[in-house]
Amino acid sequence: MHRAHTAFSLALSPMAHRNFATWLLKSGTSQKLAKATAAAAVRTYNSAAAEPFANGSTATYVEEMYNAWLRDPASVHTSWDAYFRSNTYTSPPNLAPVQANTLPLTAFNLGGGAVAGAAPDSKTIDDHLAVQAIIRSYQIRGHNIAHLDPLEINSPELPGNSSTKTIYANFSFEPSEQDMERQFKLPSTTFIGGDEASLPLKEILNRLENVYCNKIGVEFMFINSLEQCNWIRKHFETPGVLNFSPEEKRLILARLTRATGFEAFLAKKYSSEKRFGLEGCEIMIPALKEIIDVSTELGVESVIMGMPHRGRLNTLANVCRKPLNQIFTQFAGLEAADDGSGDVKYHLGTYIERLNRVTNKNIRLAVVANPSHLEAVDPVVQGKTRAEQFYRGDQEGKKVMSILIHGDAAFCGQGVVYETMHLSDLPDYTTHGTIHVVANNQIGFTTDPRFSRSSPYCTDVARVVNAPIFHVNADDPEAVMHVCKVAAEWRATFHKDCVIDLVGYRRNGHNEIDEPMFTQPLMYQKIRKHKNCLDLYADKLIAEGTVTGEEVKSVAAKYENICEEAFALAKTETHVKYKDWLDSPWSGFFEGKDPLKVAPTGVKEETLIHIGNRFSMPPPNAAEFVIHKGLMRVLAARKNMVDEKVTDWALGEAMAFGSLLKEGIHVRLSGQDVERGTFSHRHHVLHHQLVDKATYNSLQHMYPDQAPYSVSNSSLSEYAVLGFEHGYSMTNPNALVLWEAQFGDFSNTAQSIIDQFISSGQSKWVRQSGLVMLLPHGMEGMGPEHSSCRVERFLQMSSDDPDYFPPESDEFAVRQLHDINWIVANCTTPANLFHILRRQIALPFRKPLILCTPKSLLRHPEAKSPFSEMSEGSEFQRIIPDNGPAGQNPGSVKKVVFCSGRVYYDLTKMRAEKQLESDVAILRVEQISPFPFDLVKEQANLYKNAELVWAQEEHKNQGSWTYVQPRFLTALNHSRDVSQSDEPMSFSKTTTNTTTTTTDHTNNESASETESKPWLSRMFASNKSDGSTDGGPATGDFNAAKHFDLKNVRHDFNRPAGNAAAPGARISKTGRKISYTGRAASASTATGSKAQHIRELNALLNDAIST
Ligand SMILES: Cc1ncc(C[n+]2csc(CCOP(=O)(O)OP(=O)(O)O)c2C)c(N)n1
Ligand SMILES: [Mg+2]
Repeated sequence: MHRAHTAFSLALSPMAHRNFATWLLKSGTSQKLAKATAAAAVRTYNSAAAEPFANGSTATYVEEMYNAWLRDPASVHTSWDAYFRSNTYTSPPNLAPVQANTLPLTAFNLGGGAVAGAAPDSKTIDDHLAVQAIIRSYQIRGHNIAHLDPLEINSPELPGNSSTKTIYANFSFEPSEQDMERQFKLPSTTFIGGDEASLPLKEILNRLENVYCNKIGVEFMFINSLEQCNWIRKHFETPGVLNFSPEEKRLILARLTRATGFEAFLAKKYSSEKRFGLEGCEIMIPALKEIIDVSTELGVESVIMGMPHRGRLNTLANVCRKPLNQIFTQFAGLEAADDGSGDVKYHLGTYIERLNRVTNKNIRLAVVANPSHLEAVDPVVQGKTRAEQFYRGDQEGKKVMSILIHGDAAFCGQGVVYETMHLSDLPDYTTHGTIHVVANNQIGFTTDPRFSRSSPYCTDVARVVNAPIFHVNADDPEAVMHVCKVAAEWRATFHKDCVIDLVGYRRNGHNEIDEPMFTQPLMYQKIRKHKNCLDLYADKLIAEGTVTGEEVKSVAAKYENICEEAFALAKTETHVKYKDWLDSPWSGFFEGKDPLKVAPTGVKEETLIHIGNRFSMPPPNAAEFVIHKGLMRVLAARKNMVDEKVTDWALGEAMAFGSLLKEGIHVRLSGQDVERGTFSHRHHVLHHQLVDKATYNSLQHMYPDQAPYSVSNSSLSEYAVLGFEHGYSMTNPNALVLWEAQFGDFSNTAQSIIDQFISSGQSKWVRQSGLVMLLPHGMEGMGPEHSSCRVERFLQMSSDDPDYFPPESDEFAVRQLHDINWIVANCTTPANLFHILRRQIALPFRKPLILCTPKSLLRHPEAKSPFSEMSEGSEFQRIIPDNGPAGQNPGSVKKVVFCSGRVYYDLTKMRAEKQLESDVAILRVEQISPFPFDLVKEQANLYKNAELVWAQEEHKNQGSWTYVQPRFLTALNHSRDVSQSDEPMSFSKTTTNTTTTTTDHTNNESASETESKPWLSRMFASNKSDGSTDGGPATGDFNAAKHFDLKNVRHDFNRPAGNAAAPGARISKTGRKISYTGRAASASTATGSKAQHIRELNALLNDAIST
């Protein structure tokens, strides 16, 4: 096993070294002793191991002395006696109570000249200190030489290629036979004695060797809590902890048989299919089952798991007990019977409720669907777990827990692991302990650990949160089961993370088709000769008489039969159903709902007044609760607004939250500094100026029977926190979950979550989410950073077809929302913010909302809304029309400026300065995606004679332009000429509004017939030179050679999209077009200096407004 860049050296301080020297450093080469001292050795790369002996965590040694001195001052060396008498030493507050079995040193016949009952001589004391040092060294460093690697591959960087040799080189000593027989008093920091207070040295070394240097390597002495360290010592050191009953052994064997049999069965039936098998680490399946069994026994009812590709199918089959036929069907390449583009089989999630046969308790198991992006699922699982704990009122995580499974390379390589770990103890993000299982096959694709990490172990990241790490040889099933049991008990006791490092190997290549000998020839020569874990364990159990060879065979045959039956059943299936693979079913949410009916979002005025008043009130005990004077002014200003029945941004947001809370909708807002708000506008949490941690959150006190409101400043991570909130939002549709970026541009560090989960979760995994991303956005002369949330990137991922005008009907808006993957909006009024947030819940389905939010508008005097725009009868406005002189007399308007976001206020100001209110209309596109084709058409028709422009402050290659341009054209012309080979944006079946024919798009002709054909086949099949079409080959039968005829390929396929002015542009029926005004294209998001910004802004405003 690779424990990278290891070099052993003596770790003891000079003082400790002297203690060793006086007694231990004698000649000889006893294997046992050499190993014992190995535990005192340390790798220079291990920070904990490099601690000076009497410092930090080694202080327990001094405590031991102190305890002894308290009981009997004469029992310690005179120098210690003098030291303790001087009162310089203070015992730590968490000093462990002295163990029941500890006795004063004087009680022992210590040999070496000491007489029982008499004060021991200094040699005796030194000898005892040396033994204590050895015990401690085993505890700290035993894992360095434990037999963790089933392949026994030593790191080539170890001098002499063997840790033992290295140790021999550094220490040549051996106590005499007589010394080995001497009794030594055991300190309170070891449990190896069981009921014994002292043991002969020989036995001490034996036991330590077994506990710390055998098949388990425990890394825990870096943990700051003495209580936790003692707990771990007890669970590994107590004699007999590794004894298993015959029944337990048979259960392990049966589980291992299934895990191994499953992979073998797949290998037999689908030999050329990738499945990312678990061979070499099959023990992971019994390991997970053991964790679940013990946790269930301890009260857990629901386990949420996140895992990568490796062993995923096996986990679904043998841990979750997902019906085998459903798994086998995934190999058949069948069409889906339901919505969703689907995903490869080793990414799909699942959710199962079943009886745990071992504990006889019901349990829910979910495996969260995960993308290929390794570890990206970690925070999602944590968010989902937290949400489930929240909805169950499980405040301590006793009922719901998460298990995260990792690959060794990914665990140390992916930064999101660290980011997720750092959520583990935060009050609003903790899941009260996660068990991490690393399927450590000592390789990542084709890369050896020595080239993929700089830390000794792949698990070192866990040390940052004081998580104990249990390394274990995956070829020793009983050692693995013990470690799993301890991990589950640890989690139930301390509610903190821990890690199980299952050190195995990978029997095949990265997948079953890969050739591993290309890159790891020596490792694979060893693997080829290595017996699998099941055979090794079966041999052991047969040899010790626990099972017979016949029994072993019959268990295997029985499981193979089960597989065969399921295989036969799978063959009868004609379709796969993605709904079978949902990880977060929302039972009852969709049933009985009209999928196109949106509940009203306006609320009674009295509700607005009530919320407004509460939100502007200091705490009820205001006299005692000292609020900052500046905040008193903020509250007073809020109160004024309520009295005047207007709202600013913060109040509008609070109205949305408050009214949803009133309706029983849980609201959770999370992100960096969200409590106050980055721009100091929100102030949801008021802080007592004189009392630490005394806070008041008025939104939690709106109504006595309201839903809970949670607002929490997060750790400074976008990737993990956004993933977490996405996971949270998956759990319950009746909650408004919002994540706010500090500035919109920071969201790109969470790009994997955006790309792999938020934009595509529904089409891949039939999973909906109503998550809101609040992204501060606006070019305000603050330089290239902090300006843009890169709205163009979100828009590029929107799945509405630029060339398709959906059929107009009363349900136009909701149908569009239903069909799209997410909503992108940039609101300019608090009222619209209020409505769009409430609409997230009013919709009969859930869609993520990407909301550009303002900065300067938070305090802009015009960016206010009257209550009337939020009260009953009002609703979200996808486009805000011009209600001024231009709007009242549209026929004489010369120019219509369409825009989105805060630039609207600059445009109106410029228009007023130029006194063009009657000549220029300014329209705000508030919902950018799905594009409001119907309203754009309506407004354009209203201003029949006007020139149309799109004005944006973002650069031309950024902002909304590239998204809106082709859609404007479709809306304006309400028709288009289109070649038959044009394709819809998305091939997901959720995009039911696609069309591919030459017909006018105003009719609602479904493309159901052509939709199911591969787009390439349609493209080539439809364009024969003689003008005929052959309809294309049947799905799945596409023959590129037959159809790939260059003569038939349309050469203008990559033409500039939809710009009527550009050469090759589409011919429109009406000929109306829209042109661009704004900044030129740029590589950067904003201009660097304020002066340049103002110059550019003025130019664009002039350009936009001039007629
Ligand atoms: C973020 C990310 N980068 C790269 C990959 C490509 N990739 C897939 S598996 C793999 C190796 C993973 O090694 P390890 O974590 O040890 O898991 P193993 O396959 O060995 O079980 C890589 C690099 C990926 N899936 N995700
Ligand atoms: Mg690996």
